[in-house]
Amino acid sequence: MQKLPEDFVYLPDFLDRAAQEHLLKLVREATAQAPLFTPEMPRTGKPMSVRMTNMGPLGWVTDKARGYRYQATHPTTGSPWPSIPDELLKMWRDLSGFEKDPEACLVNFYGPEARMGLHQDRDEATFDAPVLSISLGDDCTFRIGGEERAGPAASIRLRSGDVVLLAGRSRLAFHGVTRIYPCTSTLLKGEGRINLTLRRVNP
Ligand code: MD3
Ligand code: FE
Repeated sequence: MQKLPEDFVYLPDFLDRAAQEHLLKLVREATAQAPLFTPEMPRTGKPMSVRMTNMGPLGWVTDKARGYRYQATHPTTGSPWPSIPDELLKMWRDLSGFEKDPEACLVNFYGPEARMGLHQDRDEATFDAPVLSISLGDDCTFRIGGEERAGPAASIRLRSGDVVLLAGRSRLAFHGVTRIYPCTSTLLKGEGRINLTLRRVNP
């Protein structure tokens, strides 16, 4: 039996179609200003298959020379990231249980072949705040284990409109995206999946 971590809050179908369409429009507006970039693995420079951008005062980036980090500007345009829309701030305030607002909204775009390997999110200066994740577009298989890489893991299928809150013990769980199911959603014009994660970076 697969066991989900403690404090992992799964809210399937949290956003209705109209809310998903509205969020997608806001993401499109953000990517017009802050285009998707291709992150590189630290040291090797190997490109990741997921493309990314951010909204908020800080954004998560990675490249060969400087590795994983948060910074205030887009890695290729040098401009500040667009702000986090009020609709997303409201979701954070309603769901996170954390007193301070998020500083980063990472936007991950997955084409049909994109994956995200098993990892922990440890680039934030505090792990007290939860991470709030919103899925849009095609379904994926999301894998989540415990605080040790080799431990048992559970798989769940995330669909467009699903929301996941990673709080408490689940905040440092190993997790990844093992596959995308192309053409399982009609939200995006083409195939693909978008994941938004709202994060607090500083305590
Ligand atoms: C569990 N994103 O951006 S979202 C990431 O679907 C990331 O794009 C995946 O992992 C995606 O770092 C998964 C769900 C998620 C996000 C953050 C977590 C799960 C998490 C942080 C800790 C534990
Ligand atoms: Fe992650």
